[in-house]
Amino acid sequence: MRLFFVPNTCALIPHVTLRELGVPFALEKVGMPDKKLSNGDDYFKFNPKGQVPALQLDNGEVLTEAGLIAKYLSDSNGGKLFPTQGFDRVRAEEWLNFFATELHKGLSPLYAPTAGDEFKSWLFANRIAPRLDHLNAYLEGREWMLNGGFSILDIYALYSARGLKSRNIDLSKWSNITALHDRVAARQSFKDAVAAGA
Ligand SMILES: N[C@@H](CCC(=O)N[C@@H](CS)C(=O)NCC(=O)O)C(=O)O
Repeated sequence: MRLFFVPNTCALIPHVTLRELGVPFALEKVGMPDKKLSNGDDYFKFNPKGQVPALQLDNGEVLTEAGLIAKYLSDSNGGKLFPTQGFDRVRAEEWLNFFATELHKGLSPLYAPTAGDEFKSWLFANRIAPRLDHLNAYLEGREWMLNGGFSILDIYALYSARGLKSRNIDLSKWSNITALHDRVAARQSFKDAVAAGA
C-alpha cells in the first residue's frame, strides 16, 4: 500500500490509522503546489482531485477521502478502529461525516489567504464554535469518542483540534476536546507519524 500525503494535512488521519493497525505501507510525498511526486510523476494521475490523502492499494486501486480511507483500513483489518455493523456503525458514521464536513472542510476557509478577517470571525463564531460546543458537550465524561474505545473518530478529532491550534485559535474553552487531542497525541502511532513527516 502507498499513502500519498502532504505534511501537516488531513493525510495524518489515514497515516495514524495505518500505524495503529500495524499495516505495512509506503509513504509518497506530494509536492506542493506543483503536485509532482519525487520521480516527477503527476499526482493527478493517481487522484484527479489533486488532494491528499490518497491510498493506493496493492491491486492498484486508489481510494480517496480521509475518513473513508481510514474506515476501509479498519474494516479490512479486523474492524479494530470502527464499528463493523448495526446502529453503532451508523452512529459512528454520523460522527465521521460531522468531522469531515462541519469541522474539516467547514473550517478550511480560515486558511484562505483572500478571506478577510471579518468573514473569518463570522465563520468562527457562527459555524465553528457551535460545532465545537456540540463536540465538547458530547465528550463530557468520555475518554474516547466511542464507548468501545479508541477509534478513527479520535484521530479525526485530533486532526480538527490541530488545525485550529495551528491558526492560533484558543481552544481552552473546549477542554474536553483539548484533553482528547492530548490523549491521541500521546499515542505512539501519532508520534511515529509525525517523526515520519506526518
Ligand atoms: N474531502 C477530502 C478533502 C481533502 C483535502 O481537503 N485535502 C487538503 C489537505 S487537508 C488538500 O489536499 N489541499 C490541497 C489542495 O486542495 O490542493 C477528504 O476528506 O479527504
